[in-house]
Amino acid sequence: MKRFFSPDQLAHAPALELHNGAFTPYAEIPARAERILHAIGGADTPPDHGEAPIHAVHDTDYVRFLKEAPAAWAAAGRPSDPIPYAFPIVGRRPLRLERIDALMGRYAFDATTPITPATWNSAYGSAQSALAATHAVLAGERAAFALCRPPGHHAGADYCGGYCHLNVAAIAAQAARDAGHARVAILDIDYHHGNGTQDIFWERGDVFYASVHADPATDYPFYWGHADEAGEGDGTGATLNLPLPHGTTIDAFRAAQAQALDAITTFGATLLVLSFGADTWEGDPISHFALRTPDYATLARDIAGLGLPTIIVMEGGYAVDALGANVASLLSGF
Ligand code: OKP
Ligand code: ZN
Repeated sequence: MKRFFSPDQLAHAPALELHNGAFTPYAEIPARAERILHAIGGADTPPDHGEAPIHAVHDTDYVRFLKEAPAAWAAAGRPSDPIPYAFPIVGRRPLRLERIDALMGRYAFDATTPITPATWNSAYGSAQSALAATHAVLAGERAAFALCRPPGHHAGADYCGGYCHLNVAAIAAQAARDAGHARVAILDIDYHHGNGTQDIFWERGDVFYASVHADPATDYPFYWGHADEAGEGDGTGATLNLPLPHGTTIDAFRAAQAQALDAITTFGATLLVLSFGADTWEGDPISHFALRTPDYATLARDIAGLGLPTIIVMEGGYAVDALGANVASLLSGF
């Protein structure tokens, strides 16, 4: 299987995150990608498809913010990584925001996602890896793997959060749409709900979003991913949320995934984007499911059974010592 990763993706390395009320070492570290690369025998550097496919998903002012925020933060004399602390929950009316502190909260939905001077290049590389995998599949590959890091599924059209800046799954899905696939499906099997992906396609009937994830009643991102969220407008019925409880093992996870696969078949997708997180693994330090390493091959075989050309993008997975084996297991199932 073709695999893509840009060395630029290693530079993004925030020191700390706000986790359960305290600053703790950032969990989404470059070593995650290094371990995966080692386990899968390396990857090709993606060609540059430019910014247009990123702008097809993300707002122009948000992309400008990602590039400019670190310098503005430094100019304000702040020694730390840029982290937002004030959020416009009362509404996003078109105020002229000037203070970097105001902008940080406008373009983020949480305080767990620093934007360092290296972030844009890494997120850009992550998006280019997803686009390279997309083009490989469009050119006839049965499946291709994008080692995306930073991940993407929490990022919306105009916001970052949850370690995510550019929504790589959405960028891949949109690129496939623009290349002529009329109906595209995204299956998200990361432990966390992909709120950004859901938001981006919420009112669209051409991209189906199905997610199997930890119940947001107990888990981040809390405000999205509940079972009754099914899309609106043209997108009514094109979102499927399957929340599961703490302790979930392969049988229940596989059954939920089967429900998602059935819905994708009924939808009539001709191409699949898989948002894959290995944070469903039993030893993940921030998650509470109990999948084992061989289970990922089982899940992958079920997904491959759809018979759809498939772009696999990496999302979460924080048990660094097990990450390589878990990703290798998933890829082996294809
Ligand atoms: C990213 B991905 C809980 C803090 C949650 C953010 C988790 C982001 C997960 N105390 N921190 O979906 O793997
Ligand atoms: Zn996750």
